[in-house]
Amino acid sequence: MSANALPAHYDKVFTTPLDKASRFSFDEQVVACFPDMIRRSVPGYGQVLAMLPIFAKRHCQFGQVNAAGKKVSRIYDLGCSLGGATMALVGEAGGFDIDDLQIKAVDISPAMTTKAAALLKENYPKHDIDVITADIRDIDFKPCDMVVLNLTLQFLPPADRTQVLQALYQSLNTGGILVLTEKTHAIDEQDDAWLVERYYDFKRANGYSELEISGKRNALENVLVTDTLDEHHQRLAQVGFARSVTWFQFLNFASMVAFK
Ligand code: GEK
Repeated sequence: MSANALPAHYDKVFTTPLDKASRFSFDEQVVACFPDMIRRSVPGYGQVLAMLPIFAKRHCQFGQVNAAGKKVSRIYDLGCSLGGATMALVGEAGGFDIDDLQIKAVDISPAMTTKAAALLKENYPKHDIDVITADIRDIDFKPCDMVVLNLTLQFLPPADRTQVLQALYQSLNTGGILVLTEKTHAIDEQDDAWLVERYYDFKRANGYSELEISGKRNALENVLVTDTLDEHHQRLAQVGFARSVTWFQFLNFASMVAFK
């Protein structure tokens, strides 16, 4: 099928050769096809989202108070894109009441937050959800019960990652959790090569061409910088988390939960 014949929401970003210097960015073109892109590019994306309300149910302690004086649990969805994690949290699976959670959904891309705000308002008009356009490195985090960093930390320069995690550790209440999902790399070169190759097979199986796979790989170079799982757990320990566990892994993608 030619790219032109595909539906409008289908990810066609890398169907034509790009200037070698083009860097991946979360612009209007990416926003338009984002749900399709992330579903076809991130192994286990749906499974990770589905577990968020289950984790929230266990760890939200209603330690914050909303504007109406009701006890709520504040949750940060950082690098929220179109609000997939937020929607999973407030959706029916969680079983929360409409005013139980206060969600702060943050993204640096105005194209993302504009669309996220519209989608969230349309689907969850009565929930306490604030969509904020900001760099997560600049936020003064308020006390919270849960933080979701779903595929976001990997886009920060490595030197800035500890400082953000430190701020999040400070803002979490005791008993709270940070869910950190990342693309990772393996220490062993052969293991890593196998995981990466099977990841490209996963993308091929989801309809991406060789041109799209190599185009996106080039565009993400130095934009998405991966750590190993060990580096993640060490950094989490370094900022104060007494315990962290890898609860999900699918090829070179993994999700961890850190406990305060
Ligand atoms: C999901 N969590 O659907 N501050 C705020 N946002 C940032 C920053 C920053 N410094 N850097 C990048 N972003 C989502 C998916 S996507 C993952 C997250 C992906 C934002 C960026 O604009 C983008 O929307 C998001 O992080 C990463 O569960 O596309 O691979």
